[in-house]
Amino acid sequence: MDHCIFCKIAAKQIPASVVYEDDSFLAFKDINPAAPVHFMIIPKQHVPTLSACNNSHTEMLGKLLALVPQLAAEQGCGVTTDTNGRETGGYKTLINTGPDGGQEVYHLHIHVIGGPRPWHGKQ
Ligand code: DGP
Repeated sequence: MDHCIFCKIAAKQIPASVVYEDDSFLAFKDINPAAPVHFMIIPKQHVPTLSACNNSHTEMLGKLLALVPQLAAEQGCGVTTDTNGRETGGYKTLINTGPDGGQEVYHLHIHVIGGPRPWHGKQ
């Protein structure tokens, strides 16, 4: 898509702080982070919004979601167990969808937001 900013990031036409890339997906830090860790995962293929998805997108959506725990751990906000056996760490995932969902960029993306609290902004 010619005018899609996330397509341009995926095509390396504009810079971003990339934290992961494979043939189908790119993950990069949000330009306006809401927490110590805040990155987004996108499919490289242009899909405008979650509400445009159907059964033909299930494999892509599954892979997108499955990347979340791997990349969250790599970025330092994975869920782990401390020495007392308590769970620690963690993150929120967010897919803003449509105008009332607060979607600003119409290229499907999942936010991963984590790190030590308190946070501000999107959550
Ligand atoms: P939303 O569509 O509401 O889920 O938010 C889109 C997010 O994308 C927003 O938190 C800011 C981020 N963003 C917008 N433009 C750019 C950009 O050019 N580079 C990066 N890294 N992030 C961007």
